[in-house]
Amino acid sequence: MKKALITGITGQDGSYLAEFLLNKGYQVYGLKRRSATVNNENIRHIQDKIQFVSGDLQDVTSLINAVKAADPDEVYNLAAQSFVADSWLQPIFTGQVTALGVTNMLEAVRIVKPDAHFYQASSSEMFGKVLETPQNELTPFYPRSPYGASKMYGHWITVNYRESFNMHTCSGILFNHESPRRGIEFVTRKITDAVARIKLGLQDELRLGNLDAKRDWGFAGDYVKAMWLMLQQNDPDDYVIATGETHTIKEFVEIAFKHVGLDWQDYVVQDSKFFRPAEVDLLLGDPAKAKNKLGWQPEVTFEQLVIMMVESDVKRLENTK
Ligand code: NAP
Ligand code: F7E
Repeated sequence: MKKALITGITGQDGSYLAEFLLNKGYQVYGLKRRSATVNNENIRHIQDKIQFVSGDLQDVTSLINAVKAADPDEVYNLAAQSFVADSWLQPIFTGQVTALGVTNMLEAVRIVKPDAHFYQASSSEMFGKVLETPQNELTPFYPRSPYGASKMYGHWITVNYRESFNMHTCSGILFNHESPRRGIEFVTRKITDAVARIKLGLQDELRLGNLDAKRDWGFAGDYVKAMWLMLQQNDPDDYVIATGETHTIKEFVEIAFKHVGLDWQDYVVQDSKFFRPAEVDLLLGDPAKAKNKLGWQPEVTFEQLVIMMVESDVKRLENTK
């Protein structure tokens, strides 16, 4: 039986990846931070099947112990301070976790289990103020936030461990991917949660920032399969994972409100509080390499994704009402 260690197991991607690996017959270990309150919402349905190991990306001792406990064939480093807006409010913490935390994890693997295959969760935010469109594996980086800069460090240190120590380390440059398990502060989930609340009479407006930014949005369930495929290859490499389509925030809003029979213009208010010190205006990925080498392609369309998220929030709120 293959064994995998996932950091960030409680997050959106950690939960989908754990499900995916359990279905493949893996024994799944999840690194979990101690928390004063229970934070198991995304993994409650599978928590009995996961072996949890206590640890934090900032504490290399805990990571060494986690790798010893799991003795993994594959390590998926998904943990991060992942919210771009907060990375300006907590720039040092973001650097410690999202940048240096990657080296901590790589060191733990190098010391304890150097032949384990390693996946690093890199991000399209590294392209930032984009230098070419669409963006591919060779597009130069130009990060626009402490988060983007931290991910760029994490990306290059992963490449360096591959080239310095001959480790099987892969970096997945994933464009935005969403789901009903997306954190509530990210724009897609904020929109679908608000649409459901407005529809059910629980809220009367939705305050948003920049509606013109464009994102290449896919479904998280499709994207975790790409992570796994990278670690099954003989040669470690880096891959862009994206849909190859881009849409504005406004388009997302329009489809979400329309699905419940409402006109977004009656409810959406622009609020400067949600504008960022520096914006990433346009992301559009070219997933050709992943398609050709991994045989990967996304299955859920943009419209299906929006509707899946709206319907899930409506159902959830109806049940709690
Ligand atoms: P998420 O929902 O925010 O989950 C982040 C996870 O990291 C949570 O399990 C969190 O644990 C954990 N974590 C945070 N700080 C930690 C620390 N110091 N030590 C240990 N664990 C820590 O993120 P996601 O959307 O699933 O994304 C997964 C990864 O992919 C992240 O690295 C993100 O930056 C990257 N990424 C995401 C996207 C996207 O569109 N979703 C795109 C590209 C890259 P708690 O529950 O304890 O907070
Ligand atoms: O913002 C605009 C905002 O916070 C998307 C993370 O998973 O994907 C994610 O980063 C866009 C931005 O995600 C609001 O200005 C407008 O242009 O949903 P987001 P993100 O910043 O793209 C990348 C690939 C990651 O790696 C990250 O970890 O939406 N926007 N109004 C807003 N954004 C938010 N959050 N809230 C608003 O009210």
